[in-house]
Amino acid sequence: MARVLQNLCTGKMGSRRVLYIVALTSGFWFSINVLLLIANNQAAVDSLDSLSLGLGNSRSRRDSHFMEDLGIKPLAPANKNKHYPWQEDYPYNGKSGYFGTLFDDGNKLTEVFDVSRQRNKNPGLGENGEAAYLKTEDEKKLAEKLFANHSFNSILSDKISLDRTLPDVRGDRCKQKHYSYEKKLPTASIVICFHNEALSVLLRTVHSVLNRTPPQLLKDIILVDDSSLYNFLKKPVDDHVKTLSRKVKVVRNKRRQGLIRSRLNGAAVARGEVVIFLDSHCEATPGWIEPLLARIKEDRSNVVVPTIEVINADTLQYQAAANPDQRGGFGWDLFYKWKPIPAEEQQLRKDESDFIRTPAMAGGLFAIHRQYFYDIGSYDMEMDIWGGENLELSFRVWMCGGRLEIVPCSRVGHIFRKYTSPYKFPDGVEKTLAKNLNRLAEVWMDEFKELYYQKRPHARNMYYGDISQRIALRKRLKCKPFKWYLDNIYPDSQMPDLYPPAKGEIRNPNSGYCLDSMGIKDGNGKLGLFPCHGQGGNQFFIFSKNGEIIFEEENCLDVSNSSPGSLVDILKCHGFKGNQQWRHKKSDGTIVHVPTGNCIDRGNGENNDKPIMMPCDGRQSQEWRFGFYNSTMFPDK
Ligand SMILES: [Mn+2]
Repeated sequence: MARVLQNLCTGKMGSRRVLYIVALTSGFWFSINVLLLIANNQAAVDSLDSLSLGLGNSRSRRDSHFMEDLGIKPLAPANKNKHYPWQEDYPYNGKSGYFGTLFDDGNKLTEVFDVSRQRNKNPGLGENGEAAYLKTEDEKKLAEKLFANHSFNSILSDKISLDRTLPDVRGDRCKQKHYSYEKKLPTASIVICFHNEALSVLLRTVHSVLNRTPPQLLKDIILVDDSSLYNFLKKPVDDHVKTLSRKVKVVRNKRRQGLIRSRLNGAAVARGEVVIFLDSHCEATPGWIEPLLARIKEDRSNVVVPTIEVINADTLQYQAAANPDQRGGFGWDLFYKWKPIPAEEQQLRKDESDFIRTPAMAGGLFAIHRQYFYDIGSYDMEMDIWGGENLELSFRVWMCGGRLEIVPCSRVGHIFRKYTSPYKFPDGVEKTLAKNLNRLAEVWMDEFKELYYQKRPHARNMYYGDISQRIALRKRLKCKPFKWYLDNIYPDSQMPDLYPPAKGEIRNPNSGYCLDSMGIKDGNGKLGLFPCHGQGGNQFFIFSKNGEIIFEEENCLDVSNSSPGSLVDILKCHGFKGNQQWRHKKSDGTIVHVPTGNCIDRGNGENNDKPIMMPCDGRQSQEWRFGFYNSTMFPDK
């Protein structure tokens, strides 16, 4: 474990490798949820790095992606008389403060708004989003020492101008489209929650918004300090934002509230028609806000997510993505993951600038009509700190009549932390995550919550509090069943059979060892063995009706070699039986590979971290027991 962490810290390996390493700690699966979460972030790095444009030149104008044919209608228009929970107004006086020089510069507001060049008093390192490096050995040593505080290079960030310039990374089509947006767009409030954030990174987030948001569209920026411990995040922040604009307000939580309640505190102060939530380590690029607001103006039940790009944690380089060909989904552990856009969905798009319907969002950055946000129940206030709230809102938006979309023309950079989150979960990660995810499953997932509990068996009996208000909300909004969501919005969910012949761990009773995927997927390694830990995760398999042994919905055990001693591959399920077909006999516990007739054998000696294929001979190392059997398909004998 120490070795693993050390490797992660040195950061010399690719993020894909990090995923392996994290997955290899299968036995510690339960206790390193945070690392897994970060690995998911790294997966986002991967997917964004390797994006390529997979679009045909389909010019057909099919309106079905507006979902009229699915019977989704927006909620009633916002009640104009409803009193928004906002605070005292700070009218923009047009003279002093951040925007004072703007109009004097004669900027044409029809052009893409970006005053970073004019505001940039200390241009230098990292300009135009380029990679930057520390110069002296002392600086580098200090940076290394402090890296763990934030899990990105905060010392380097301190040396880069808060107003650094960024490239205009939108595609050509998006640049053209910019001039087609209506002049009168809804105003926006930007809500940025932070907890122990690096000061320069936080302020650069604010500066990038001020520098690249047309003033008439920016109502306010609300900074929510979730009870940070550092003094430099108190008065220095207050003093600094006073020099910027009266539009920037700071709200401070007296006690640690977590992301969810912090965002609600921020939204309560916001006065814009639209609320845009940003993480506290972002940079907005030219033209970022108009496409979000325009889409919400079309229909206030559109909830939109910008294309999130990578700001490198070591060099702070802005790493622009190609056109996105991924959207958001999740596995049955209820962790967000990137998924390819299904072909049918791609065909609905007019060109690469058209929005992408997405079943789920990562959660850090999105824009929502403020009144709509409250109308559909804002957030589940009983969820603690962080985790699960992104899917909760995603499910709720889709099931209760809204839409969730990625807007390719809006590009916002985000520092993906390198190996671990510096945040503390006061009640511990497992308890917090289980509570949040159980609430998510219990309120929204109907009978499919079983898939989640199968995946995280330890969560089944954990405390999740009172959900009656959220159930009542679901009734009041007349939300559709989760089955509808799976069928219509997330048909690529690779939903496993709810009632397969057998499932759970696959244990060799004599040794107490279980088959363990080691987190390996799709041809990147061999099936492993690990002491049974009873936590699901990498030791959770499904024996399907077709005789496949499935790991994580889409990966199958596969053997292509009939010689004794061969190892077992983990490959994408192809559904054609063949090398992926197995037979399990409950009487003797054998798992027979149908094409070769060999049995899975625990083996012994040098290969005992990996099971091998051997001729079946009834020895104890060939006896395997699934965690659960479906008694009609495997009657007890
Ligand atoms: Mn973040």
